[in-house]
Amino acid sequence: MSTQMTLAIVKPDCFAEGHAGEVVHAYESEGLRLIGAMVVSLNAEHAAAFYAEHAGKPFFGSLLEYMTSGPVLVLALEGDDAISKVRRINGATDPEEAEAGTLRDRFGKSITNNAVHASANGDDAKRELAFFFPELAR
Ligand code: 3AN
Repeated sequence: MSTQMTLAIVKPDCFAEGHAGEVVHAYESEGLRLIGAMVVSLNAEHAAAFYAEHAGKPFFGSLLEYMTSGPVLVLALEGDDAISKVRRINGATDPEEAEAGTLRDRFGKSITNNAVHASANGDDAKRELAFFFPELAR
């Protein structure tokens, strides 16, 4: 096991519906520490830069529209195997396939409106942390 940092986002509808505290609790109760948090309203340029790897995919437009539809809570988390742990707590990308009890099972509505984001791997975590929390990038 290694100590890692990762980035998670409580997406606009999940945040607007008041689930931010439950999301943070889900991470903290699995031993992850919160080392950064901020509420941000992404504009189209920011959202496109953050999701650059998906540019050109059929769902890119709806992803940007969704992610700019309201404020999000961006979280930096640290802990043992934080990257895979947060992804396990979030559940499968498509809420219909998400394991029972995961955040996407509890709060996700569709593959686009899927409640939460988490960095996919070490390289993504580094890039995404630098994007929102440059002071944590190392
Ligand atoms: P994850 O967030 O589980 O790592 P990614 O990185 O493959 O998933 O996709 C990023 C975001 O793009 C997803 N959270 C979801 O909102 C959206 N997305 C991914 N695949 C699709 C798809 N096939 N149709 C619609 N939206 C998608």
